Amino acid sequence: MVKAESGEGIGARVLRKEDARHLRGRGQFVGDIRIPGMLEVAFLRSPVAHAIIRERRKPTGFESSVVFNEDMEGVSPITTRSSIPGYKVSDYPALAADRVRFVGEIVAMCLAANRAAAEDLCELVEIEYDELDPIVTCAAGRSPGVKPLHEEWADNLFLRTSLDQGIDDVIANAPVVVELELSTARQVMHPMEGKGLVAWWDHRAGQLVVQTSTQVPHLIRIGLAECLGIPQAIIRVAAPDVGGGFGYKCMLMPEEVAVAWLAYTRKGAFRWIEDRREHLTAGANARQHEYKIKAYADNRGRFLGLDAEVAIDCGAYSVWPFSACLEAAQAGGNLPGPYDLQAYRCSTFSVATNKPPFAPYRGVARPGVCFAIELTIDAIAKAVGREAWEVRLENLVAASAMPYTNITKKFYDSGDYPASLLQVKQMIGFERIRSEPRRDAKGRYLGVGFATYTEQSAHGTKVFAQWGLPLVPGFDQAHVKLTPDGALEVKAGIHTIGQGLETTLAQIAHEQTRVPLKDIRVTLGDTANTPFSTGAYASRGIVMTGGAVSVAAEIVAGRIKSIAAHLLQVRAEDVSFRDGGIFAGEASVSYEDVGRAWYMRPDQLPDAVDRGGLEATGAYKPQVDTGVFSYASHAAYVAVDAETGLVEILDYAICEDCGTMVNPMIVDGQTIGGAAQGVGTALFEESPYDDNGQPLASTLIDYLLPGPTELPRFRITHMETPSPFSAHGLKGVGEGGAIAPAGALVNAINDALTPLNAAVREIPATPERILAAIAAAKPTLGNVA
Ligand code: MCN
Ligand code: SMO
Repeated sequence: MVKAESGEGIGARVLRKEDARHLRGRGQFVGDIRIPGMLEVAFLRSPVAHAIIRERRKPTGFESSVVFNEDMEGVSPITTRSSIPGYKVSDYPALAADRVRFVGEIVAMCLAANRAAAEDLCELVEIEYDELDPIVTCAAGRSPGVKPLHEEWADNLFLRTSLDQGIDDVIANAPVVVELELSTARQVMHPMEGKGLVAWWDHRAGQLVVQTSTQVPHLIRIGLAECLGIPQAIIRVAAPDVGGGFGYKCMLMPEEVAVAWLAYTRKGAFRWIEDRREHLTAGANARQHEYKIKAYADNRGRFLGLDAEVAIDCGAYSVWPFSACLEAAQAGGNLPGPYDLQAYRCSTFSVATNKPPFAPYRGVARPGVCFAIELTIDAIAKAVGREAWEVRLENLVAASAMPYTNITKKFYDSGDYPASLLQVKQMIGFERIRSEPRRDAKGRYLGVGFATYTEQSAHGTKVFAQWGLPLVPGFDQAHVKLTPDGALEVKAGIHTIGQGLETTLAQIAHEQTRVPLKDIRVTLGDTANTPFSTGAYASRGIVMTGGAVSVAAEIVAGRIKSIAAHLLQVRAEDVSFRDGGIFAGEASVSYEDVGRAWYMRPDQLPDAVDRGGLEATGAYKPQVDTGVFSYASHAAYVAVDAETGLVEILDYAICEDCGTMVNPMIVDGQTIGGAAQGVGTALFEESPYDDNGQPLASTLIDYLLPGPTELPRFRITHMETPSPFSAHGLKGVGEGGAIAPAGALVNAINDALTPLNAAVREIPATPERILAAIAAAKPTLGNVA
């Protein structure tokens, strides 16, 4: 394990700087911001899934307090282009124009002194709809002759892709063939704090100021400028404290365009805060995939080929800038997972449906593809009569093969995937479990399941360019400055959304400069005073911005040393950082001495001292544009009650490797938080729609989030294989925890159900689905149970 030499740098388990305010309730979220004269906004949303708007009327006397699409003259819809051939553009207006395409789409914006009054005003607005047939399933959306959701489209797909890496020979000759149909439910992301923003006109700066709960402030400025048709220079986007994002807050939202437009055109202050019902029914969704898989293997279970079709229920519009097709791109590219696969064919269908649009959500497609490939491995193991872990081991990319370019051109930079699997096998006590009875004292069936994945993190320029997206990340930047009193300021355009960058970026700055952590202040996410970053998504923060901080801090450290050397009258090479000061032998100066000398007494410095000053901007991207690959294995041990369908997670083991860890405590927290969301995906969370396109889960009574009583105590061990291709060997970890639980848990459930010959193929694996799987298996059962 990489040790922090000073106890505060890379590798140190220090407490999070941001927690001092959060634990005291002193955070500053959108809900805490008050601007004099500020009005609150409520949105009137469509109660129907698909309709032409025939007429709309404002209540008399409230003409200027109610806004319709036609009032927002000159504002462009949110439009996400992609250069991928065949991709279709959907115009997504902030306020619906002549049509609505999902329940929850905004049809009017109402303003009042407080939210309750604004909601009352919504009730007085009259909208007449001519309802159209909704498209509610992938099957319906793909059926021949279906009327496309966007009238000008030739069919109803945002995109269809196909990739064929030569599988025909395999199909003809493979001794073992396994076929599976799998599906994952539609999910809502549920950060603790919903979306929200305050926008106002700053008369002194001559700027539209937008304080929005976002992961990507610099992107939101670009997006707002495009939609509003105004220069970026008159927009300032800053993110206050953000209470979780998970991908939900990395896109430009219609509400942001609408509220920013209000502030810009009316030169006043306006706020909207999403409530939980809006989040559940109208906020962007994620995860809903359908898989048809044919896997080919030899008699030992060694993969010979994989033939897959993935359909994604993308909702009605493409989000900006990641589009409705990011999910398909990630699914097709990541389905082979950590396995050595030589023949692969995959088609993806990004289907438009009358549901809220699809956005990235922690793991982006990989929780789905991991579930799919991991169930496939277990099915192969069953077919060849071996233990699933053995078949995994047979197929995992070996450490000796690293770096390894896989069949979809992913460059696995480093690591030992088989070792992580063997580690969790040991942790979960596999041999003991197999030596014990398959049922516990209560008669419940016991099972153990595994899943291994790779987490592409900090993927950059080439990857996003390949996806044809309008916005391709390049270098991230950070600014580091020693202040006159010897403290350090770090500024970066990325944002911290709960994942801890305020602390870990400070640790990296400390690593280079040795300025005590308490004297390092990190400012993030404000276009007015931080350098450009595309933001916090794709588990890129620590690699990209961390790298940029490292570059800038190294430059500043060099200049600190040269000024200190002058003050100490030695050569710069003879100066070193130690114990919070700068030493040459036993003589020392403080950081404050250096700061004071440069800023306040330059008359005492010779011209030879580095003129660059005590601040620098660093720019960074790793040596590989395809990102650096973290990975992990998860093992779950479960008990399944065949009478009630209830699952209890008895034990859960994780062995993860994200390269050099900056803060192992934060890495643990990230892994636990992600895995908790993964348990939700596996067992609980689902946002179903009825045949009319009505959302059926509109409260947290209907939409089940796992709480402490449903979650196991995740036991985590780490491996630490530094990436050869990134600064300090860092790899990202923010999404990983969420990727594997569905695969590991459902494999464990199916292992438990083996004596009943039953297998679950849909998640969440609710009691109902488990009982249905058992019932479906009964006819072939005989009296095995
Ligand atoms: N870290 C570390 N050592 C490493 C890798 C990461 O100490 N080798 C730390 C980082 O310093 C950072 C955290 O772990 O504090 C996550 O870093 P990283 O993987 O770089 O991810 P990002 O900073 O880019 O954050 C975004 C990522 C994503 S994409 C989602 S989704 C997600 C996640 O982080 N959303 C989160 N974790 C979240 N955690 C919380 N609490 N809230 C969210 O919304
Ligand atoms: S879903 Mo994370 O914001 O890439």
